[in-house]
Amino acid sequence: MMDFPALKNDLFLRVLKGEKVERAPVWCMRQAGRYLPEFREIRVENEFFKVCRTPELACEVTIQPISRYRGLLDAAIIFSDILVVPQAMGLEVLMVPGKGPHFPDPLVTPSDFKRLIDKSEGYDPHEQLGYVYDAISLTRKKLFGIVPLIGFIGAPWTLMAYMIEGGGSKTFSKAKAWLWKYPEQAHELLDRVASVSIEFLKGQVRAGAQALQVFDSWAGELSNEDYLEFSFPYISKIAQEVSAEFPDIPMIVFPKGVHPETIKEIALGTKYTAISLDWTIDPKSLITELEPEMKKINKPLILQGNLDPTVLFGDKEIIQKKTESMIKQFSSTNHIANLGHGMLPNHDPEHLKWYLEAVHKYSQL
Ligand code: 1CP
Repeated sequence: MMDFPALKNDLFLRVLKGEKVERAPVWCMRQAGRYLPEFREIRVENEFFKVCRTPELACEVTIQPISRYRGLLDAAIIFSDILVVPQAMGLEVLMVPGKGPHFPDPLVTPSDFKRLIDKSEGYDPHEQLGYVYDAISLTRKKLFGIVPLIGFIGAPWTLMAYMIEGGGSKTFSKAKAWLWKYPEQAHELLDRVASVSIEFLKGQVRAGAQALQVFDSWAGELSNEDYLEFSFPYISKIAQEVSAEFPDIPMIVFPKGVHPETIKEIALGTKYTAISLDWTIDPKSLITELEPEMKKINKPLILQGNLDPTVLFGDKEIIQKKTESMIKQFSSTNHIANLGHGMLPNHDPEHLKWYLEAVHKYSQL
């Protein structure tokens, strides 16, 4: 392991150990991004994936929100994207301004597997991602231990959805059709993505990541039964294998849009340290049902979330009121305050500050 500056604020990591802490730590998904003028300024001269691939730039934008909200954020997340994994497996991904990610040649049928590159002699997809490792190591140094650094991946199902749809989608009908037309090959693809993801997360830890998050952004497109067949086994395997090598690195999973039943399955049946909830989940009723079950297996219930990000379009008063109410709902368990999904490009940075201040105020013991 490399030598990095000592950590000064370990609140986030202490909650993830199941400890009772003095207030809820807080960070936000997409906290480095387009709502920040200082980020947009960097993007004028630098294409999106160039920022990801240039450790100095990725480091700079990762630290931007930490500097702006001095003393208010309790974790940084490395600036990168979940789609760097499909890229490393041989697919081209472009970031189209104003539209989002675009794959010029998505997977259409399983015969397109010939365009995917797995580990082979002289090629290892995770080694293609060395620029992420370099960005993580540099950021750990430049953070001077102010807050811990989170590494991340996209869940295999979410990446499969992009690899087949070729970008975002309203119905995900192409990716979901694969599950029924080519179930065996769908499982093969999910497994191949999972294998690269496991190596990639381990590499991020070796480079200096102090916690990991798995984004299953399109989890909610699947029924509970289908989630248990097509996503659960792969996110589960990822946690199993990464935690076997790095038992002290906490892992968070964000299964966006799933039924509370699915969340229970994940909490009780996987090695994830914590689960991130979207805003549609009622924390209080989930905790009431899940806490006794977790006690039986002797595992602390640790939850992250889940203010609706659109609340940040409201004024200071409404942000304080909704944050206080969110904090109260989690008060009986270990809680990391976050949004129910990411910051939006048209959010006002000042409003995020009101949210962070409200978390500090209302979650004090
Ligand atoms: O022009 C730009 O600058 C592009 C905007 C942008 C940014 C800032 C994209 C394109 N990605 C990112 C960074 C990013 N993406 C981070 C790092 C920083 C941070 O969180 O502070 C992370 C963790 C992600 C992860 C990511 N990428 C997810 C999972 C989280 C989520 O929001 O659900 C997903 C689904 C993506 C794909 C993606 N990349 C970019 C966009 C606009 C999207 C979503 C497109 C869609 O809705 O389909």
